[in-house]
Amino acid sequence: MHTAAAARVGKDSHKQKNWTAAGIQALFEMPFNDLLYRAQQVHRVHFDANSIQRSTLLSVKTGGCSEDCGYCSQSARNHTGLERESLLDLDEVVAAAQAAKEKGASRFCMGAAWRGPKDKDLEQVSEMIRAVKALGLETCVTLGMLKAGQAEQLKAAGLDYYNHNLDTAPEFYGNIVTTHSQADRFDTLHKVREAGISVCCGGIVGMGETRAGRAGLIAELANMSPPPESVPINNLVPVPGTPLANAEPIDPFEFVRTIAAARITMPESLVRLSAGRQEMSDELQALCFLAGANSIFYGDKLLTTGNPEAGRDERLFERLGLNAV
Ligand code: SAM
Ligand code: DTB
Ligand code: SF4
Repeated sequence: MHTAAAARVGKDSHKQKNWTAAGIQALFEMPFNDLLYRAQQVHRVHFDANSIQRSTLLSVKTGGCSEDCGYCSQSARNHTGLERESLLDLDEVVAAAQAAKEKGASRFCMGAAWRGPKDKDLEQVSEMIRAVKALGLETCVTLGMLKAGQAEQLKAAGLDYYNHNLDTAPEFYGNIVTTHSQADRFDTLHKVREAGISVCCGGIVGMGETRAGRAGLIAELANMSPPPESVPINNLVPVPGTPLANAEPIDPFEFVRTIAAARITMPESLVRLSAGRQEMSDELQALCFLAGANSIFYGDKLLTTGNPEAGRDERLFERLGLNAV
């Protein structure tokens, strides 16, 4: 083996642990203060403890999706009253990206409600990626499942990150989605990785899963080799008209524990405090940052639902002495 490759394998195998769901559940079961202390210790070895990365989202193609994801406002099977829209024009996307940059976002993420992109769609999204990249922003897209060759096409357009979530525990996935499987999700994640694009992959909590289920999701993420560079942890936004509209909200401390478990098991990843932030108090968000979250979605909209206004986030950063990076 080439020396550099040998060194890298050695380094990786030293760093990467094989986490079991049971081992991660044991983290969840620690006293809250001990868990947060451990998460802070890990966090401070790898990151500046007071720096938070900000990504802005834009839905470039909204609604009418063929898939049956039980949480999603954009599934054609859910009666959420959302209008199906066609792909946005390039100039609208560039204007939104420019505005996000001026507000201080470092990454711009474009989402499309597709099972996966058609080749013609991919050409138009590639144009968007080139234009957003030319503004000096990092680029991310989330377009659903990719076919052979599509990840390479996105890479050639300059794509930095592809978001594709595992969403929930493997044994629970079929309760939430039936039109594709978690194996399909892994297939796309492998294609993204092979093409040399950074991986953004996380999940949703508060969908009625058990604590063991949350630990199982974190184990799947942490055992990816390498783990995702970016790990969005979404708190379910219950959308009227979806099967999960009346899901029992998760205990906020359990949400914080999920963030801490992600931080401890994926020490070098950005852990993003994602959907559900608008419904959280400033104090709960502060606990999430203490547990190791170091990224947020920034701007008053996620894809179809609300997010805190930039001014509220700026005041929160000011009060906590956090720096945007
Ligand atoms: N269609 C693509 C896909 O499924 O990967 C991209 C868009 S999809 C809306 C992106 C992610 O948003 C989902 O994987 C899920 O994690 C998250 N999401 C969607 N609806 C949500 C909700 N109501 N609450 C929390 N997270 C949600
Ligand atoms: C992710 O994990 N969360 C973002 C992003 N990746 C694409 C999307 C959250 C969507 C929340 C519901 C909505 O606004 O439709
Ligand atoms: Fe929503 Fe994506 Fe599922 Fe379509 S594939 S229903 S956009 S989460």
